[in-house]
This record gives sequence, structure tokens and C-alpha cells, in this order.
Amino acid sequence: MRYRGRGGGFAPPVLNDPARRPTLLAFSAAGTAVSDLSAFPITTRWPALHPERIQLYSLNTPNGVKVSIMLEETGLPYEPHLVDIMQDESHLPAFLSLNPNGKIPAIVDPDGPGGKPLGLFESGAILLYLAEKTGRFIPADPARRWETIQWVFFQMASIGPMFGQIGFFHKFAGREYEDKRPLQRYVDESKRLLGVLDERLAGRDWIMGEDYSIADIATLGWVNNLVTFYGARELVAFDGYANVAAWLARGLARPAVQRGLGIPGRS
Ligand SMILES: N[C@@H](CCC(=O)N[C@@H](CS)C(=O)NCC(=O)O)C(=O)O
Repeated sequence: MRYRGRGGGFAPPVLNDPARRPTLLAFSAAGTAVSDLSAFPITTRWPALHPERIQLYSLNTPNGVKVSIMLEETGLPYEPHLVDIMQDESHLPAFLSLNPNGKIPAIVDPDGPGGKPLGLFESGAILLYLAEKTGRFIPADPARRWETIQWVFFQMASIGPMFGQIGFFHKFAGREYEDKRPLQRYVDESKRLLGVLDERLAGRDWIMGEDYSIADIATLGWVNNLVTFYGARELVAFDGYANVAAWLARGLARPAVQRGLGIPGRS
């Protein structure tokens, strides 16, 4: 990787000098220029020390870790930035400039389609993008590819939102509510979803059978979070879903999953 100042002369990578960062242009291994990231206002709040790497703005929540696990699995070079959602940092103007929905995770890939930088939010879209970029963790066969995408959407549309409500009503502010019917509703629906996943995993190591894929990467963090951080193991009778429990153990045994679950962590 070579670096040039805007003037075009060769300059060593003085990456710790904030005044120089926005002027750095990176060159890909092929020698083609990759645009600098100064067009992305998010870099004013979370400066890029390595602008040639994928910039990850996130926290290690169940949605956040999907992307860090994927980045760890693929080995793509990336630079994680902690966005503290408990301090409302995802609603700062700099963050909203990348994701107007004010939620982590989001990325900027300096080497996006056509070699141009690409900003992206929504964890499912980011997983699909990284899978397409690397050709990994998504089958090449079109039918199996769509089947994988279907299970990614199952996570995005069902597992995430329903398990998230258990988080609210069982762990966070909603636990104080006297009326337990909302909690029960989400427990019942989450148990039903665990049943769907359990049936899918019968006789399969991974959601797509032998192929570990973005469907697993999307889902592992949510299931893990349900039974750890949310403390809902008994509440959803998790141990009754033997195939899901075995799949979770297989997933947690992957070093990239272990690393990804902690990125970006609070320092
Ligand atoms: N559908 C979104 C959901 C993202 C999401 O809900 N992120 C949460 C953390 S897990 C967040 O940023 N919450 C902060 C807030 O809403 O202020 C995705 O999958 O990327």
C-alpha cells in the first residue's frame, strides 16, 4: 500500500497526525487510487487511521456483531470504531450522515463498487454486500443463494425484532411493567421462532447444511444474546431446542465468532 498527499508527491504514512488524515489517498494493491474518506462526515467524529480499510461504526450488540463476525471470518482489513449507543452517539449528526435511521452497524468501504467508496447501513444489507464482495459465506449456486438470503431475511424480520422485544420486556425498562402480557406475547413468538430454527437445523450442522453462511452469521449473535445477556434461557425453555443449542455451540467454537462477539467492545 502506498500513500500520497494531495500534492501527488510520495509521503510516508504519518497516520497519527490528524491534520494529514483527510488528505491521504490510498492506492490499492493493483495501483489504482482509492478515494479518500473526507467526503464522509462520519470521519470527522470517528477519524480513519487506516482510510484504505473498511470502516466499521458499531458496538458489539446482536446486530453489530453480525458485521464484525463477517469481517473476522473473511479476513478483510477493517478499522472498528465504537459508537456508544447508550450515550446516544448513533444520533449525532456525524453518525446520521451515514445512517439517517440512527442505528449501528454501518460501514464505509473505501474500495466499493467501481473502486469508489460506499457507505452502507442495515446489517443484512452489509452481510450481503460483504458476501458478494468476497464471494464467501454465500453459495454460488443461484437456488441455494436465494435460500440463504431467505434465512438472512428470516433473521432480520423475525428473530431480531422478536428477541429484541424480549430484551426490552425482560431485561430493560419493560421489566418494570406490571402487565406481563406483552412479555408473554414475545416469549411465545420467540419460542415459535426457535422451533422453526430447530426444525431447520435437524440433520444440518448449519442453516444451509454443510455450508456455514451469512444466515448463520446473522443469527448466531441473536441466539447467543438471548440466552446470555438477556438472561432468557429458562424463559424461552432454550434447552428444549437441542438442534439450536448444538448449532450455537458449533458457532461459538469458531475463533472468528469469538473475536467478532467482542468487536467493537467498550474499552
Ligand atoms: N435493522 C437494523 C437494526 C439495528 C439496531 O437496532 N441497532 C441497535 C443496536 S442492536 C441500535 O443502534 N440502537 C440504538 C438506537 O436505536 O438508538 C440492522 O439490522 O442494522
